[in-house]
Amino acid sequence: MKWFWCLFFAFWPTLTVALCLASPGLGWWFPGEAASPLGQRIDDLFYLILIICTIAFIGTQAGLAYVLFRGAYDTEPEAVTKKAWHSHGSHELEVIWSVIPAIVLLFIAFYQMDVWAEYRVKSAFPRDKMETALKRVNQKRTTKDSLALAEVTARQFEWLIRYPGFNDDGTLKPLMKDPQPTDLYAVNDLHLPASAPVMINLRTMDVQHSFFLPELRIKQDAVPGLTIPIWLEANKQQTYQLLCAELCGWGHYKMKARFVAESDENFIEYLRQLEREQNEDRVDDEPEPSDE
Ligand SMILES: [Cu+2]
Repeated sequence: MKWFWCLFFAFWPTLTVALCLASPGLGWWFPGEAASPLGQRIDDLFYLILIICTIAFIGTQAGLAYVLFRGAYDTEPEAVTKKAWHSHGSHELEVIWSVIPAIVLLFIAFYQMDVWAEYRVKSAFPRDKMETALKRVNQKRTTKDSLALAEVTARQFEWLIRYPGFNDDGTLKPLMKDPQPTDLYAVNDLHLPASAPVMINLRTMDVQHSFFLPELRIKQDAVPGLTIPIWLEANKQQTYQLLCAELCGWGHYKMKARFVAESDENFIEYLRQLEREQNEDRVDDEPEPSDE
């Protein structure tokens, strides 16, 4: 019987590790390669932590299997009267398995700090590169104006996107905090230039939602009352999924949108198209000639 329990507890971790190893090939892993430089760094962190956890997991499970084997006596009738091997607490062991995890956790905490800063601390954002990207799309802004190219407002159950409109001279206006008459709107369709860090302001109109670009490894909660800046950089001109990662109500599943990373020219052309659609009054400029 002791062999049974020993093998039983050895089987599950073996199955877990085997499944994890097979998962990428079966498509049960990440939704493709990280599609942004920051996403790649987040993946690297994930794999580092996964390796540490795997070593700890295999180590503890092997320890468990060994103790079960070493501690149990056979339960055959002639051996059943023997007492199981029994040990009491060990001070040295307690210290070892407290100190080693503490060191590992501290290492992870310090090691990931600059990735976290780049992702979420405003002063570490790649500001210069963002300004260059804004110049490329010909946006006229002062240093005080927002770096964001769009405002994304989550609400039950869609993403409302607000872009700045155009000046009379054809340049793009900066995105203002409050809606402007010239602003351009879209729903569930976020367009931004690719291959450059760009910023959006995230808000929510009602409950808490979560802005999630799985391929870019970007996830940020939208919190009522806050405007949260997020920067992102898509490696390629491509269409990505935009999802809500917070169960926000009965229509949560409807918040599946798309994020189109495209060239600067296509981005401007897209805004021009929104402008044309919004200004369309469906009245012909030239009235039909009357018979009179
Ligand atoms: Cu939602």
